[in-house]
Amino acid sequence: MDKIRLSKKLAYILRHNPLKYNLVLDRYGFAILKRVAEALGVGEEEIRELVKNQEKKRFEIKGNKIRALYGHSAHIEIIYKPSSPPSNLYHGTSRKMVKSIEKEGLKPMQRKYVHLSKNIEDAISVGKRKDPNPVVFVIDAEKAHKDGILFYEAGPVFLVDYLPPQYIKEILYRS
Ligand code: HQG
Repeated sequence: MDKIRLSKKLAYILRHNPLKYNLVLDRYGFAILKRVAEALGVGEEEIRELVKNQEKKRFEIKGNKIRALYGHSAHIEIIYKPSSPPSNLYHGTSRKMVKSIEKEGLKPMQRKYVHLSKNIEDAISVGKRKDPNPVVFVIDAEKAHKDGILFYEAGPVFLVDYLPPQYIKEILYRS
């Protein structure tokens, strides 16, 4: 199967809808790799190759199990261990969202968590999915963490349940 298609299918199953393929996730989000391969009609090796070579670390294989590291739907419960964030984190999004985010903070919307990037470049790519000229929110992660907000590191991103607006340090617009 074409790599992009396989990656999208894996993301769909492991982040959003395992039941559609009669699969279940354990509480850490893992499914049995063999079952996932069978469900998609591909070889286990093909999935292992994709995960080994992924540019953005979306999936993780441990032994005979595979999981999506982030991006899960709101109805999927996953246990992460909290970790300390760097002083700043970034969130790229569409210009249209700015007012609402300034007022309400960052909400997880359809997903389980708010996703924060580790650098501005990543945040710009995330934002570009929504807007050719995205904005980047600079987040005072250090202060939020000190104030008791839990951060979870998941592959290339940090996750939080919700980020109140007082932790927005700055909004960067591209000129
Ligand atoms: C916005 C992809 C209005 C938020 C990406 C975002 C990422 C608000 C949208 C990962 C809001 C949700 C996640 C508020 C948040 N008012 N809008 N109060 N609070 N929003 O797609 O972070 O390539 O669910 O700004 O690259 O864009 O699939 O989240 O625009 O890493 O691996 O609500 O998914 O990864 O959008 O993306 P999303 P996201 P993959």
